[in-house]
Amino acid sequence: MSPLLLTIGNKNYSSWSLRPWILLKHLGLQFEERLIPLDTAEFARDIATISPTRRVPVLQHDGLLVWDSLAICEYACELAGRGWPAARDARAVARAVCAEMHAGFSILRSQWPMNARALGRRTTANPERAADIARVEDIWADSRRRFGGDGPWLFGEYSVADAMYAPVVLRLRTYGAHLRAESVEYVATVLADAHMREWLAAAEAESWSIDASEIGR
Ligand SMILES: N[C@@H](CCC(=O)N[C@@H](CS)C(=O)NCC(=O)O)C(=O)O
Repeated sequence: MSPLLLTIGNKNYSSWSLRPWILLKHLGLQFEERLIPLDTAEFARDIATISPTRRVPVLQHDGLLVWDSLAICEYACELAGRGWPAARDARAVARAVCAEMHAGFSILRSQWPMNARALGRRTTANPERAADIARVEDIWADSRRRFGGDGPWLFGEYSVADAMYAPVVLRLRTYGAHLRAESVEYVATVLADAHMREWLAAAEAESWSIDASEIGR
């Protein structure tokens, strides 16, 4: 297969980049990675030459450009021949929860930006954010109960849904969300994952800091 090139932002801050990156790893697809630090002159200059939206992540493969995290995940599944649940009903629900994450949870995302290496951050309570978190927990519980089977992931085996919810796990960890026991178990699974550990170690080693994403005390 011709080489895949995934362009991403900082591992500490780029939540959208984490999704396809971790999925490609789980699917065992080899790819080259190019990191362009967000919020820098270098980013503004370089991303303009790659992406029509001037955003990351972007996948380049065989003359094709894919410029959206969920679309990259879909493309990766087609290349690998797996990545979505095998059963039609599970696959339909997985697609729905991925679409919901892709288009929603704006309060949670804006109030608790991904800051992968930060721990122990605290912010004031907010009912809209609490509702977003409750919905995430409902999605996890429902997916696990109905489709988790014997596997540790949302739909049993690792799928696009786990990749799409990986950044939110880091947000919940950073800001110390109080979660239900079954959510705590899923969060532990995500954080123990070798590919997530690799991402977190790289985020830890980055020197860039973005004030707007350094929220909480
Ligand atoms: N819908 C896009 C959103 C991508 C996105 O917003 N990426 C952020 C980084 S996490 C970005 O590139 N921001 C750069 C900017 O706004 O200048 C996707 O899913 O890939």
